[in-house]
Amino acid sequence: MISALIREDKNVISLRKNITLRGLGLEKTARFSISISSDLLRRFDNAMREKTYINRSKAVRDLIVDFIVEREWEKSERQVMGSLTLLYEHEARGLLERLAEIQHERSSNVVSTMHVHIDEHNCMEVLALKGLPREIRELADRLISCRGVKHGKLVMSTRGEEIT
Ligand code: NI
Repeated sequence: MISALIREDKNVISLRKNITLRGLGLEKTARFSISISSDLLRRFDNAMREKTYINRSKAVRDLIVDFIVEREWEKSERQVMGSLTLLYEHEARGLLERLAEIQHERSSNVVSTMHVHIDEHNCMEVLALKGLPREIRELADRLISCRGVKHGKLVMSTRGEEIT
């Protein structure tokens, strides 16, 4: 478990990490600092408030946990689930064909797709994906990097078996 204590020092964020030693009830504390521009820190504080965080400790702690979970997800050898949202202009030359070609090639990883016609030009596609993390990540990267895709985001999830 990580809890972060942050001391405001102009643009230096100091963090204290508490590690509970199992069975002993002792806490080992490690400290580290992050130097970022004051502008970035101001924007972080604004974003944090918008997300209704009361202090930086919890906000930074959640970012750290999210980062660790993502890395563990990517290294896992288990079957996982993911959802990919793509936003694109359907008139982009060859884009629809390319997106369909990639999805057909990897049909074992694509469970379902939903297509939304947003307006005259823009479409949104949401893909439910399954497979090994590296397969899903690679498939998502290939689709997102197609010319004409304006935005793409993969949400990594699990099959839920280990979550109680
Ligand atoms: Ni459309």
